[in-house]
Amino acid sequence: MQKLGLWLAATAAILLSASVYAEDIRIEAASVRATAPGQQTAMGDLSITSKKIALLVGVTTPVAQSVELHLMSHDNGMMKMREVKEVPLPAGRVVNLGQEGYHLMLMNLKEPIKEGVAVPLTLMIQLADKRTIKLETAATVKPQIVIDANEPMHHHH
Ligand SMILES: [Cu+2]
Repeated sequence: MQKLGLWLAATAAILLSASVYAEDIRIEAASVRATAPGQQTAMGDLSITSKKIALLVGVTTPVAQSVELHLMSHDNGMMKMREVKEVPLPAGRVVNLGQEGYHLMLMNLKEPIKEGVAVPLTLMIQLADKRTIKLETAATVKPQIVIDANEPMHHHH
């Protein structure tokens, strides 16, 4: 526990300094859901605020083979999700992926996601001038979503 605390403090310090030079982009409240044994994917969420218009164009993590950006939609009363290539970040507005109908989908997990262990995420953000920058954050792990057969899988609504 002591070790984790120190590591989180160090990450916070890096983030703080990153937000100064990284084109005024702030990342907050990154989280990933814990997974059950054998589960191959995990959902994640976070908030991004960019002072200037930008795009979230990708995410990577060492714990999964890839991370997709997913958008939820209703289709004949069914919740569906599809992959999108980018999430728009309007200037100066807090964009919470979950609230906008998006989530991160960690694909082909290399290890189970456990509560109490932070998950490193690297965000790729394309700026208005087409440069792509990388920002690091550490996602906290939230309890896994219990899937009830009588309820939709996602509980955004
Ligand atoms: Cu998804």
